[in-house]
Amino acid sequence: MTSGPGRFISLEGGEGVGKTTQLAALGNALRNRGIDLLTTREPGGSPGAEAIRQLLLNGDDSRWSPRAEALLFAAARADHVEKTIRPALAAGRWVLADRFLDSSLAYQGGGAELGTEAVRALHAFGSEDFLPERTLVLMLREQEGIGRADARDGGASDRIGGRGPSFHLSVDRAFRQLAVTEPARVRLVDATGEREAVTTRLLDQLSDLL
Ligand code: Z5A
Repeated sequence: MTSGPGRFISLEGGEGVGKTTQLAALGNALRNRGIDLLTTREPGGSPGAEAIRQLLLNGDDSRWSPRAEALLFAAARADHVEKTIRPALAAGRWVLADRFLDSSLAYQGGGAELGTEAVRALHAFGSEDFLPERTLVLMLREQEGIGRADARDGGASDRIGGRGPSFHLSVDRAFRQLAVTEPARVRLVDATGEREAVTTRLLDQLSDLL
C-alpha cells in the first residue's frame, strides 16, 4: 500500500450517469495501483448521515422546503466529513466519494434555485469549507442518464431524481458552470460508451495525482 498524504476525490453527475458503477471500477483501478482507498457516498457515509439520507430521499417531493432540504444535506455532510472522511485522510488513506458538495451546489443551488452562495455558506459552517482535491463530473445527455436509471429501476425514482426535466436541466447547467468556475478541481468527463472506456477517462483526469 502507498503511504503518504491521503487524497479526497469525488464523483459527480446527474441521475443514472454511472457514478455507482464507476465508484467500484475506479476504486478497483486505484487499489490495483497500491492505493489504500475508502469508497463512500452521499447523502450518507456515516451512521448519522445514513439516517438523514432516509429523510431526504423518501416521501413526497413536498416533504421538505428547498431551504430545509439544503440544511439536511449540509448536516449529513458535516457528519460524514467529521466521522468518516477526515479520519481516513488523517490515516493516509485515499477517499473516493459518490457525490459531495458539488451535488448540493448543482441540485439545491441550481435545480432548486437557492443559488451557490447560500449552499457554500452552509458548507462553510457545517464542514469548514472542506473540499475534494479533484471532482470528476460524469456527463451524459439527460435522457441517456434517465434511460439508464429507468432500465435499472423500472422507472422508479427517489424524491429528488423524480423531479421534472427543467429541474434536471438546471442541475446539468450548474455542473457545467462549476467546471468553468473551478477548472483545477472540477473536470467534466464523457460518460458515454463502454464502462471500461469511462474508467480510463476518469483515471486520465487523476494522472497528476497518481
Ligand atoms: N442529492 C442532492 O440533491 N444534493 C446533494 O447534496 C446530494 C445528493 C449529495 C441521491 O441519489 C439523490 O440525492 C440524487 C441527487 C440528490 N437524486 N437524483 N438525481 P443516489 O446517490 O442514491 O442516486 P443517484 O446519484 O441519482 O445515482 P443513481 O441513479 O444510482 O445512478 P448512478 O450511480 O449515477 O448510475 P449507476 O447505478 O452506476 O448506473 C445506472 C445504470 O446504468 C445501471 O444499470 C448500470 O449498470 C448502467 N450503466 C453504468 N455505466 C454504463 C455504461 N457505460 N453503459 C451502459 N450502461 C451503464
